[in-house]
Amino acid sequence: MVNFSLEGKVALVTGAAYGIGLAIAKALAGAGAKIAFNCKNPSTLERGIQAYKEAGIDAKAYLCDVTNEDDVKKMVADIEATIGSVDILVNNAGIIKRIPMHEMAVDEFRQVIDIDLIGPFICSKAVIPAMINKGGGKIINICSMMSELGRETVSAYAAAKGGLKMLTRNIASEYGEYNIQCNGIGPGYIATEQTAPLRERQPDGSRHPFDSFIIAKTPAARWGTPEDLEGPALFLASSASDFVNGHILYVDGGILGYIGKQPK
Ligand code: NAP
Ligand code: GCO
Repeated sequence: MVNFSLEGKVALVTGAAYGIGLAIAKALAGAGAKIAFNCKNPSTLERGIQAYKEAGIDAKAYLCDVTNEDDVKKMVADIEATIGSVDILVNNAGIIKRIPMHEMAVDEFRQVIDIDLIGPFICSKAVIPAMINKGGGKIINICSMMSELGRETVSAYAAAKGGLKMLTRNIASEYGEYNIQCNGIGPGYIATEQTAPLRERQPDGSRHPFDSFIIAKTPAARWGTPEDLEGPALFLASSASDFVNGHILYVDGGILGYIGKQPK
């Protein structure tokens, strides 16, 4: 019998006050997991606490920057001391900076790498020892279309998400023998605050050119929603995926397999 239950499990979803992280956390809670989440801005934390309360989820909330190893260690230790050691880690926290590479400052490039790649390294390193002691665990890294494809102005983000794909495979390789499965989810273009600038209506009320471009590049002919990621996340967080390791599950409406609709 395939088991999608997360009863008795503890899940940490990073950057999950809103957006994709919140949707994934809700899905894991719906399957019985206890939830902890973090973000880096106090205002976001309050927003997240309210969102979980409205969803009837008793989530533990942490103000924690995923690039700060000491803070991450303290957060993981507090989770273990209060609700149990982390069984499921979703490395969701991330930023993007859309700047032509030749105009991008090194510090801007470094900030994206720090949060989107080094953050998942820090958080994974913090939870793996207890997962080994416990006999296993699940790590899910939120990758991207840019784990496979490039595009103008997102050099740092693509480098980070490409690296996150390989970090996923390396964690899977190094810790598979301890019954730790590490996989990735590669969302397509999802309607969240992060992509809002790409969907802004034009002054004449028409679609943003990039919005139209994505619709033409997506067989599903729509942007994804955070809710589209709930089922894939639950699959990779549950024992239903115990023999899936080092895999990037693309949830993209078919973008990666499609040449794109011919312009009319
Ligand atoms: P979002 O709406 O911008 O939310 C990002 C979240 O990450 C926020 O809660 C933010 O918290 C948190 N965060 C950022 N930097 C952090 C840090 N240093 N420490 C802790 N938390 C931090 O993004 P989203 O669209 O939901 O995307 C979530 C993840 O999916 C990201 O990794 C993104 O790259 C990836 N993704 C998104 C799409 C898409 O189309 N939307 C597609 C593929 C992949 P604060 O508000 O406190 O900064
Ligand atoms: C962009 C978008 C994308 C999405 C996502 C696609 O500017 O191209 O923000 O990068 O966020 O990563 O999978």
